[in-house]
Amino acid sequence: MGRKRVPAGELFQAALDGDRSSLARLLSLIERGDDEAREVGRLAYPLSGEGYTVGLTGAPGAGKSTLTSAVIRHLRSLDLEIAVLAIDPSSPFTGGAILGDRVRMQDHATDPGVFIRSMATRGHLGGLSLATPEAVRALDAIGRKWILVETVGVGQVEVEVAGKADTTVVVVNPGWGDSVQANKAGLMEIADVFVINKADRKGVDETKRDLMQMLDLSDLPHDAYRPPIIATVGTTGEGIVDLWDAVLAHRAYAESSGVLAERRTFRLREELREIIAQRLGRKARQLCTGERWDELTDEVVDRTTDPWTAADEMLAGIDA
Ligand SMILES: Nc1nc2c(ncn2[C@@H]2O[C@H](COP(=O)(O)OP(=O)(O)O)[C@@H](O)[C@H]2O)c(=O)[nH]1
Ligand SMILES: [Mg+2]
Repeated sequence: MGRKRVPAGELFQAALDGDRSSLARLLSLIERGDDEAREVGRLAYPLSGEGYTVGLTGAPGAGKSTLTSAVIRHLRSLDLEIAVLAIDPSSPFTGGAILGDRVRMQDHATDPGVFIRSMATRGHLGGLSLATPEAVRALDAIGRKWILVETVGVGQVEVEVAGKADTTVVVVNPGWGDSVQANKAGLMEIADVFVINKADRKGVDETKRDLMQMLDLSDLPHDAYRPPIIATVGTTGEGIVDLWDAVLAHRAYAESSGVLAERRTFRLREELREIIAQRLGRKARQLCTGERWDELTDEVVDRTTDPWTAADEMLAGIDA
C-alpha cells in the first residue's frame, strides 16, 4: 500500500496517545488477523476490562445505524466518549451496508469524542468472531468506556456474533411478527432490550404484543429481569433517551446479579477455544502437504490403505 510499515507496538503506543489514524491502522491489523494482530492483542489485553459493549442488531434496514447515530448524539450530550464498530458479516464483498453506515454516521465524523470504524469480514466468519472482541479490546484499552457494536443479525452465525455484547439491543420494525426472514428464536435469546424502531409507522402495538407473547412463551428465566420493549423513531430521535435508560437499567442488573461476570467468562472461554481451534486448523493444513502426504493420498485412492490408517500416520506423535 506504499505506506511505511510501522511496528504494531509503535502503532499501539501512538493510538494510546490519542492518534486516531494510528488507531485506525491498528484496527486494520486486527481485521487482517495475522501475527501482528496477535501482538496487538497481547498489548491491549492487560489494559482492557473497563469498557462496556452495547450491541445493536437486527435485519438490514431496521434502522440500526440511524439509531446508533442518535445514541451517539445522546451520549455526546452527556459528554461521554465513545467508539462504534459497525460490522456486516452478510455482505463482505459489496460493502454496501457499510457505505450506508458511513453516510448515516457522518455527522460525528469530525468529533474527537467519537471513533467510528466499519469492519468487513472478507467472507470469513471465523475471522470475525475473533476480530470483533479483539477490536473491542483495543478500543477499550485506549480508554473508550462505551463501545457500540452494530451487527446485522439475520442468520444463526450472525446472531451468535451479535450476542457477544455486554448488553444486546435487538432492533425490529412494526410488522416484524409477519417477517419470515428474521431468526426470531435466536434474537429472542440474545435480546436484553427490544426496540421497535420506525414507530412512526403503523403496527407498533401489534408488534409489541407479539414480542410480549414470545417473551411469555420463551423459557428464559424472567424472575429477575425481563427485556423491556422500547418504541423509537431513529430519524427524529424519539425514544432514544428511553432506549439508553433501558441499556443502563440492564447494565445495572447485569452487574449486580453477576450475569455480566458470567457472560464475560463464557465469552472469554469461547474465544480461547476459537483461538486454539484456528491454530490447530492451521497446523492441520501445514501437515497435509509434502511428499508423504501425496503418497498417502494415492494409497488411499488405490485402496492399499484406508483413510483412518493414513490419518494415524500423518498424526504420528500428535495425540489427536
Ligand atoms: N420512517 C422511518 N425510517 C427510518 C427510521 N429509522 C431509520 N429509518 C430509515 O431506514 C433506512 C435504513 O436505516 P439504517 O439505519 O441504514 O438501517 P440498518 O441497515 O439497520 O443500519 C434509512 O433510510 C433510514 O433513514 C424511523 O424510525 N422511521
Ligand atoms: Mg447499518
